[in-house]
Amino acid sequence: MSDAVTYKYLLAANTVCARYFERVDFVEPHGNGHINDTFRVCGDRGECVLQRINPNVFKRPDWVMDNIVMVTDYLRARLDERGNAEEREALSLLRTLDGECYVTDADGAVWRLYPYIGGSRSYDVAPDALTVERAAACFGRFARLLADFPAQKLRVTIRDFHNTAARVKALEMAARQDVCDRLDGARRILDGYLDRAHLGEQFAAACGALRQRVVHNDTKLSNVLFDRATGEGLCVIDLDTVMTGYIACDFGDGIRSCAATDGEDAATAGLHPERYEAFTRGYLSALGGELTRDEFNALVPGALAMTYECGVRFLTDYLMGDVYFKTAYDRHNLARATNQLSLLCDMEARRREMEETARRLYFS
Ligand code: ADP
Ligand code: GN1
Ligand code: MG
Repeated sequence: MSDAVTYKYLLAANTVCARYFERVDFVEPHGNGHINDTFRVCGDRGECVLQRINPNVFKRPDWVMDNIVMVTDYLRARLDERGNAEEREALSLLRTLDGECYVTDADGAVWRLYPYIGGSRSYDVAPDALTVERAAACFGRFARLLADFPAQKLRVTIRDFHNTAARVKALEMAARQDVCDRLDGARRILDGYLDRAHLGEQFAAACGALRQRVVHNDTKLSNVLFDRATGEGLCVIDLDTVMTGYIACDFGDGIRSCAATDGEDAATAGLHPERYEAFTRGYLSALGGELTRDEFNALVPGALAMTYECGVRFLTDYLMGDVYFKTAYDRHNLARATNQLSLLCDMEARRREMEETARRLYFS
């Protein structure tokens, strides 16, 4: 789906490769991320992943890279201390031939190179509850490994990233301006979102007094790599939004993405109770004793708020003319916003059930 955009950068990708490789065998578009342009590259340094950071989304790609250098180094050190860590359990950044952490191309865009995590795969939609539990365990472990990271060193790569109220304001503004004349076809969905602003407010209230931690902030299923052969969760990727924030944002976005009955492009979606339980179990057990009681109380509000917020963002982007998320067809962002609203309505109906399951797992 991102192919049109990604192919546009194929030539630039080849030029950038000359900074990293003595010999390049092939460069091809890879993955289904909504933001960056990702390529699989094979050359004298083996199989790698080359990414162009989306400059429309990240205004300071140098800050993104500062964070990634610190976080990948820190994760590797924590895994090394443990002794038996596999290379594939954390991302590591590859340097250019002259030792730089990233490359800036002729247009000012920033590129970076990671080793391709061998024998891995990602999913857009989970095949089963076990995969969901494994994804959750990877995200939980990620937060636990970073629990003592010096958070004040991290740059804010996207301001107000999970500030739901600010996202709603942006939606209201996009609706008022209606620059693409798309409002008429989106009014029903827009009302569905504007009627639910309280979900963001409830979540903000639940988080009010909580301490901020270092979190991933984009705990979508496709941001975990799994072992192709065993199905085990290997590694959390897509570290561009690692910043301080709330555990409940990571939990909530994980539920939104991993515990839905259908993928983000389906006409409808609901909450899959078995997958909800699997994610909650995997996440809580990987976090261990890290989670305080107040943080626990914010988890379910976080699931509703993150689903709400993501839908708000899709709809805002639809009204603004698809300037943020990559799209494959005209009404793609509207379809995504409709899908998230359908998931959200089901979560509202099952809220009591979600709370009971979470309590049972937390206190067991
Ligand atoms: P985006 O920010 O656009 O979502 P991601 O960093 O999530 O980009 O990468 C997009 C996809 O590329 C991932 O879902 C995964 O399938 C693949 N990918 C990214 N990095 C690696 C890696 N180091 N090894 C193997 N596959 C990767
Ligand atoms: C984007 O980059 P990707 O595809 O993993 C987005 C997330 C959204 C998600 C919805 C930096 O994630 O915030 O929740 O799409 N990432 C950014 O699918 O905006
Ligand atoms: Mg991604």
